[in-house]
Amino acid sequence: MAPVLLSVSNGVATITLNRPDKLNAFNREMALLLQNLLDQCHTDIAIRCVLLTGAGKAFCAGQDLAELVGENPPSMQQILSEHYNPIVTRIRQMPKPVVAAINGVAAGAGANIALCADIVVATETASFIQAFSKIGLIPDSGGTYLLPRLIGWQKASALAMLGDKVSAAEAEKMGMIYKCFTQEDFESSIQKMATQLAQMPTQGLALTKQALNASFTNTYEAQLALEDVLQQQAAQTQDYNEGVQAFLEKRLPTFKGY
Ligand code: T3D
Repeated sequence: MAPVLLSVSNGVATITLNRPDKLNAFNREMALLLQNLLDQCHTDIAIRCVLLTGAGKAFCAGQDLAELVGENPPSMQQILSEHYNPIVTRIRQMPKPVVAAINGVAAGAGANIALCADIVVATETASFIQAFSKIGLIPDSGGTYLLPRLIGWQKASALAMLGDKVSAAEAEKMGMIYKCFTQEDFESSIQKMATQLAQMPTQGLALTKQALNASFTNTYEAQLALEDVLQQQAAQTQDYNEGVQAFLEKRLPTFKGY
């Protein structure tokens, strides 16, 4: 079986990290394949939402530590610049929503790849661990950037240094993720959310993502100027016309994604 799987249905691309016996830990082959599949999702206009999840009991245990002591191990420089940085960059630049559906433990790079998705949801038995400090590393894959912005500097600092396990319910409470679902509701809830997103005005969502990406570093004035530019682009889409028409005609809109 390939270490990452892709299936597409009703505009939703499901990407499944697939090394369940290794808790879906990343080796080089898996990291490069994930990049390739994210590129396919980026360019395929039939795909209007990407759902990222894990096979088996874990979401992802981060770097495969066994690979580092195997034959021809990738260098640290390769691991970040060729594996994880291109993955999180592709997720942030994906012109459609990416939902991370966290089905189990998300540790190390696995946690931070999860957290860079547009919407992160988890089942109640999932957990998040900034495992890096336990092996003498620093949080990577954007963790030092995203965590303080998601949960505040103090909590980010404590989790990065202590490497404590955060349950899905705690993660929801502290604003690290959007929602925690019961195990019973998890599958149906993520499918419902992904299907809903795939039927929404995709261009508008992509422009929203662009604006949110910029908001971390922009001044208020610069962000207002960016909203002005992006809103004009949104207003030129057919989906904007359809949305307004449908509202005025008191019917449900049919969005095509452009
Ligand atoms: O050089 C660099 O590393 C640069 C890259 C940095 C990016 C990173 O992601 S660094 C962080 C790497 N990840 C970790 O340190 C996490 C290590 N794993 C764990 O702490 C625990 O496994 C978990 C908390 C994730 C889950 O615990 P638990 O008790 O549910 O499962 P387990 O029994 O520890 O693991 C089950 C199996 O998966 C086990 O194999 P076995 O004994 O059944 O053959 C275990 O060795 C394997 N496994 C889990 N994580 C990894 C792994 N194998 C390789 N690499 C892993 N990361």
